[in-house]
Amino acid sequence: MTDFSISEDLLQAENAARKMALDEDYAALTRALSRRGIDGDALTRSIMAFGVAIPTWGVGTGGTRFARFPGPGEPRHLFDKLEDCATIHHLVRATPTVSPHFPWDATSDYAALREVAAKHGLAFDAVNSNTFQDQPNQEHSYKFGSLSHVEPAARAQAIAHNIDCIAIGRQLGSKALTVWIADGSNFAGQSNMTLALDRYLDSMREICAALPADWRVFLEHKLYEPAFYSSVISDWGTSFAAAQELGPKAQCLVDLGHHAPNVNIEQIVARLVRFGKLGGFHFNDSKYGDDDLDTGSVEPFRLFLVFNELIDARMRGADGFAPAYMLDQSHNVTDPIESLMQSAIELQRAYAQALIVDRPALAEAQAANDALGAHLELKRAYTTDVSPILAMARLRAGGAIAPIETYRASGYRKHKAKERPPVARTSAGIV
Ligand code: LRH
Ligand code: MN
Repeated sequence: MTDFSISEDLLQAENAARKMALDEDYAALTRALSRRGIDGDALTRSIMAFGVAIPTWGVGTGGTRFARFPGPGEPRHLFDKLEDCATIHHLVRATPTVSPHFPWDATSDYAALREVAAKHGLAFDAVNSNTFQDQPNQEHSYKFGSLSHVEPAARAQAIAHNIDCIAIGRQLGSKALTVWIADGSNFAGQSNMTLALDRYLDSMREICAALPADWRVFLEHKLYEPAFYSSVISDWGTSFAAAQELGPKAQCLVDLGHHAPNVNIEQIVARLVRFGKLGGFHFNDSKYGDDDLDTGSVEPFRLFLVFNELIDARMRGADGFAPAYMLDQSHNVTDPIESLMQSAIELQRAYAQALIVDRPALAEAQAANDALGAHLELKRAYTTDVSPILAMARLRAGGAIAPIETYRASGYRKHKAKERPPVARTSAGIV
């Protein structure tokens, strides 16, 4: 029995039932946009070209340190995860790449894995290393750090792991390595914060030296957790200075949940673009800490403001501007496939809204210190309901007008619950 997948027939039937309403809404929106001098079809083509990577660790149910409540039909291994990623891309047509995490996604044959992914119409984005957990029979523990550990042997082990991830990534066709370390301290005095950074930089130099010519390494900063007094790479400033010191292949990755409350993340993005060090994003949303909630579910205006800076940069032709877009979320109470589909759509929405900002009018208002006028130019774009254009982009790209409704109508999860016997796994933890 072949594994269940959503049929074209069901997709066509679901689309057919919604096509007339979409055509009406689309016509009305493109008429309204053309009055603003905006070509709706061109905007739809831009949305069709937008892509974000799915994190493999996001397709299974996530959890916290307290507990994880697996759902039915959980992916058992990377091949199940790829099947779910393919289902997401089939319906939203905006997630053509997958970002794997090692050793969580370790397998015996990476060339075969690449082929399986290609059969699903998927490719691999940045690979993520993991020196924040100890693996069975690991010689040196990462309890007190990894790339910045006081013991050279522990650092060497962490460096070797990152170099292994590069080797795996090369077989998968990836072009970047994301390095997030949990290194830090819980007590004042526990760590010499300067020497810790120096040890990190020495380790990263060895990792950078192992990068192929056309690769980048993304440094992911995080204010706190699991370290609760100091984190070695705690903020964009440290990450930027480290990337400067490490050379052109080193860039900064902005995980939206890794900042103190109320930090102006869109300004951090603008700064990293200005200095040519914006490597990419881990998109998610948060209300308090690194909550890893669904993108656009808490602060959609902030997400729009981030894309407003990205479009401004692109329009200005900023040097070396090629940010990698990836999701990084933990789906503790929803069907991960539904959350990832909706999150990709919220990214497309912020992108579309940023593309319809009247930039000459904005620049004019800024030059005239017309504070409200300038703000209202952004609000005008943000309050434009671009949903018909997002749906038309999906339809024209062979996807679903209504992905979540179509997914639910397919009974995909029920089928997977039958195909994938539940796997007993430890309860707590994010994966
Ligand atoms: C750290 C982080 C990092 C991943 C992990 C799953 O909080 O954002 O990007 O490696 O989550
Ligand atoms: Mn992240």
